[in-house]
Amino acid sequence: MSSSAQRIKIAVQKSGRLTDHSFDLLERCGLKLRKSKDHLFCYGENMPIDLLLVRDDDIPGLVSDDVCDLGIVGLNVVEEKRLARLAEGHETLFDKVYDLDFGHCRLSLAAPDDCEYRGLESLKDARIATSYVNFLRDYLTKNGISADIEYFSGAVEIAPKLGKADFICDLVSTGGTLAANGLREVEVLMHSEAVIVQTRAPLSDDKQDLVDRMLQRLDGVLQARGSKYVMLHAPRSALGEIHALLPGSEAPTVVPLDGAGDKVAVHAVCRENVFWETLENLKAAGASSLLVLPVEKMLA
Ligand code: PRT
Ligand code: ZN
Repeated sequence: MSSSAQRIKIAVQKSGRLTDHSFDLLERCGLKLRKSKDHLFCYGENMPIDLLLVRDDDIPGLVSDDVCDLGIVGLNVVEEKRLARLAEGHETLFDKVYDLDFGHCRLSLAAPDDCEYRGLESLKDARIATSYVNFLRDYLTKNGISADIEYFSGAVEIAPKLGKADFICDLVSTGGTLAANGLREVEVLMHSEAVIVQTRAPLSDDKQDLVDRMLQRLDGVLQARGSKYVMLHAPRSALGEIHALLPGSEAPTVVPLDGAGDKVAVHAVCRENVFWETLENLKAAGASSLLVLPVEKMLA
């Protein structure tokens, strides 16, 4: 096995909403993983890449301090930590390299159902409970609002009921938790999803090559995930219309069909989802024998 200095370390959430998706993504990139007995590490068995399993809040710091080369974490956590370090006079030393298209949520302000909300003015001198103190402070400052920010580390949504706050600022995905607590979303401060961040510390050539290879595979997995392979038959005269109907496709492959006169087979990679409506429109344009297949891997 290569020495630990030559191995890439990726910080991944140990146990939470991002964990399964993060493992799935890395395994799709071809990484075979074995967990350590204490469940703090995962060793790459077929590549010199190891995972450090930690709380998501620790990931930006581990990457910024160059303990890990890469990290997978929600943009909401990245931004909160970036602003916290900035407030202490430190720059963050990492760059966001990819949006990963999972862990989607919003950081929102919510008000009690019986509160008459009249826009940002209503927040003036109000008490707002949140664990996103730095992000909220930055947002309020940018909007010229002065309010009291109350730090809550968990269960923020119960703060108004306890009489501890007038509003809350927290993550929302379906909105079910807000509704169950008699709250409604009134402002969206940020749309978030999981992202991959890379340290700004210079890497050795070998490590940089490996990081580049991993990121290229990641790009392939993400592109494949949003793509479909479409196969159909069509009269050559309908090709213009059919190409225009195929969502996000570049140059389709057109192959003559043996003994079928003017008919050709068309194969195309569509970079978007292909809905039933699209298939119906393709059929109306003269296409037949339509097949839509998932794409597993892509390498440009
Ligand atoms: O232990 P550790 O510190 O690692 O985990 P954690 O408890 O801090 O984080 P975790 O696992 O709850 O979330 C990890 C990341 O998932 C977050 O930082 C976000 O980037 C992302 N994410 C996506 C969410 C949600 N969706 C989400 N819905 N994080 C939290 N929630 C909360 C929300 O605040 C609400 O309380 O889930 C609850 C249900 O949401 P609704 O709107 O669907 O009811
Ligand atoms: Zn956390």
